[in-house]
Order: sequence, then C-alpha cells, then structure tokens
Amino acid sequence: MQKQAGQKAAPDSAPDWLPGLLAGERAALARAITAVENETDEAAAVLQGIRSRLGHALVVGFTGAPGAGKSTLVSAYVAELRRRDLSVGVVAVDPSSPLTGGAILGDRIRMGQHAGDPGVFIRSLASRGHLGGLSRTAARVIDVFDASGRDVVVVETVGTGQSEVEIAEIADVRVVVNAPGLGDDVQAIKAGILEIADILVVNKSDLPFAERSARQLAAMSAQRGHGPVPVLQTSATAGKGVPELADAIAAVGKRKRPDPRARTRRLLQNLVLDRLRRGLAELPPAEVDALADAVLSGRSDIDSALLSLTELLVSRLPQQK
Ligand SMILES: Nc1nc2c(ncn2[C@@H]2O[C@H](COP(=O)(O)OP(=O)(O)OP(=O)(O)O)[C@@H](O)[C@H]2O)c(=O)[nH]1
Ligand SMILES: [Mg+2]
Repeated sequence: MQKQAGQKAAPDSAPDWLPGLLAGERAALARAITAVENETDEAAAVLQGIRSRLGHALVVGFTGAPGAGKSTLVSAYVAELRRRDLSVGVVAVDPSSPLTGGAILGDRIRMGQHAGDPGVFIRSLASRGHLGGLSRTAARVIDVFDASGRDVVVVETVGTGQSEVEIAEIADVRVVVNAPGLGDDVQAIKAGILEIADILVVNKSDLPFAERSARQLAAMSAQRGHGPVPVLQTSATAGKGVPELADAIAAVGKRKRPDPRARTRRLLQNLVLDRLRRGLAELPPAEVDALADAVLSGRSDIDSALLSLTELLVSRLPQQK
C-alpha cells in the first residue's frame, strides 16, 4: 500500500495510504500529519478523506504557564490512559521557541517513556514557518488523529498567546496547569484561559505551598462567570494524583461529548478561509490595483470596492488544494 519515496500524488487523487490512515496505521498517520502540517499537495486529499470520520476522539487540552510541568503531566496522564487501554495522540504546540526548538527537544525527553508504544503517537508543532496559522494547523492535526481512531487526543499549549487560547478552545476538556508558589503570578495566565478551564491543577504538589495555591485557585474559580471547577493537586514526576486527574477528565468528557458536527463545521470554516486566502493572493495584481486606485481617487467607496473584490475573488476561486 505504501507509495515509493519521492513519488508524488496528483493533487486531486487520494494518496494510496489514506485507507491506512482511517485504519489507524502509524506510518499513514505520520504521512497525513506531515501533509497537513506542511500543506503539501496531499493535504487536501487528507482533509477530504477524513471529513466524515470526525468527532469520535475526546480532545483534552493542557495549558498553563511555562514550566508548570505540562509536558511531564501529559506524559503521566498518557501513561494512565494506556493503563486504561486507550490509544492516544499527543500534539505539543510550542510557540515559545521558534528558533531553537529547545522545548520540543525537552518534550521528546519528557515524553520519551512512550517511545516504542504503538498506542501513543506524539507530534510537536513549532510556530516556525506558520504565520499565525498555528491554531489552524493544530486543529487539523487533531482532526487527523481523531479520524485515525485514536481514543484520546491530548494537546499541550503554553497559555500565553491568542493562538494558544484558540487551540484550548478546540478541546472538549480543558485542563489548566499551575505550579505552587506562583501566587499572584497565577494572574499572569490569561484570564481567558482560566475562564474556559474545566479542571484546574496545581502540579508539583511535592513542593511547598501547593495547598495554598490550590486554595487560591479555588477562590478564583469560585468567581468565574461559568461557576467553579474542580481543583486537583498532582505531582507529575511522582505520578501522584494522576489517576484522579484522569477520572476528573473522563467525568467532564462524559458531560461534554465530542461533537462531530462542531468538528466538521470547524474543518469547513478552515477550508473556506484557506481557499479565500489563497485566492486573494493569486488574483491578478492589476485588477486589485484598479480597485485600490478607485478608492484612492474617490471614484469608489470602500464598501463597493470590497463587494467588487469579493465578486472577483469568488469568480476566480482556486478549485483544488
Ligand atoms: N518537583 C516537581 N517538578 C516537576 C513536576 N512536574 C514537572 N516538574 C519539573 O518541572 C520542569 C518543567 O517541566 P515541563 O513538563 O517541561 O513543564 P512545561 O509546562 O511543559 O514547560 P514548557 O512546555 O516549557 O512551558 C521540569 O524540570 C520537570 O521535571 C512535579 O510534579 N514536581
Ligand atoms: Mg512543555
């Protein structure tokens, strides 16, 4: 079923490894993720192929301040899921080190315990090369994991920027990870992230002040618009509190089931945005300049120029990929 290396699929034909992806084969999964991540010619066929298979995996987001222990906790949670016989895909999003890739290397070490387990597939995404498209890429990689039949997809993001909030919003269950002693720094975590948390965790509970941080978080959680959420303590390095965390995630997951329609809707919306963006970039510059000139000279107002540009764009939308 494997295509020879170097042999390229025609843009409009499905790659021959696509059935393998839907059957959950690892090699096909790796190729599909690479295709959507790098937006290769095969990406459109992958998205087409997975479109009716979305919304089965539970997507669990782990976010929080840098160094709170997210990767270590994710790794411990994944080990717990494996004990429960569930298959897992992990997406680690690393917007913080676009140049060095250092955190990704660290993650490889921290999650290294799962190397060689076919039930765990870990992929790190760097912001390098993605201009603001990180959340879109992450959404697609999640979809690919979902369609390949993984039971749970875990996404790790640093809770600092807008694209990370967007990624967290994709998750069915959102876990916000804190470290003790952060005190007022808890405030540094985007208020938006705290507001959308389903579960708050104080990790590194083996360190002093974990209890106090848990009380602070519980107080903050009580003031949320959506009402309080569970506050748990874990020690990721010792594996303490991890089964309880897995239970809490499963309980939230039962309430907030994966939604095939929502996931397909998001896929569609992303495709539209892509198609429009590409179409806009490919319009003949002279025609776009003519519209700009009309606005500049006062012959046209912005709204009618916008309408004309939209009509032009729609009439010339690229059909494939
Ligand atoms: N004492 C203690 N240290 C921990 C615990 N969990 C993680 N650490 C340590 O905290 C450091 C950061 O852990 P990571 O898992 O890389 O944290 P992270 O939140 O993923 O970090 P970034 O992805 O860089 O934001 C590492 O040195 C871990 O070994 C814990 O439960 N207790
Ligand atoms: Mg990490």
